[in-house]
Amino acid sequence: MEGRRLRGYLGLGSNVGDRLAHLRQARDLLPGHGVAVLRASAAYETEPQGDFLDQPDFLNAVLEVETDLGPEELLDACKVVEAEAGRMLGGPRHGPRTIDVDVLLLGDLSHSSDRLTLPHRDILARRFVLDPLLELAPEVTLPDSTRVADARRGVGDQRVKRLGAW
Ligand code: PH2
Ligand code: MG
Ligand code: MG
Repeated sequence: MEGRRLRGYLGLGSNVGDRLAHLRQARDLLPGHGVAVLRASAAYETEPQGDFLDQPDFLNAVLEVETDLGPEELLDACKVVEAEAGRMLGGPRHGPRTIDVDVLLLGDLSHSSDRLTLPHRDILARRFVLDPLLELAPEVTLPDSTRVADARRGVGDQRVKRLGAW
């Protein structure tokens, strides 16, 4: 199903192998799957968050995209791109990954299924998402009108280093 054309934000992450190459591969593969890439944040080197802290630092970035795909189709496209960029399935939840492509926001949609929750539930709690997202969209709000920038002060203790364009 194709819906109206919407702008969205995707989170990229890698902490295995040539991390920057994986981010670039994902960025470059998305347009072949119906996802136009409008802008990219800088890459950030970030300390692991979540259930699995003893793993290498990640490189993270956020892409601003535009697509006619609906939310589940956009997730499918992200999964295909992950596979094409060399992601192996399996491993622990929150564990090391060659490439992770997460749907953060798609227009003003709220969506909930067993595969996908929009907005992504980690946006407000993770500096590795907030910093690159706010770099692209300082005034962005969630569908319930929460200002994303207001969450920034709560995550200052999470280590991130802005590396620049990629
Ligand atoms: N992704 C996770 C778990 N923890 N930590 C950082 N810094 N960056 C990530 O992309 C990340 C994480 C699960 O997808
Ligand atoms: Mg993720
Ligand atoms: Mg993911």
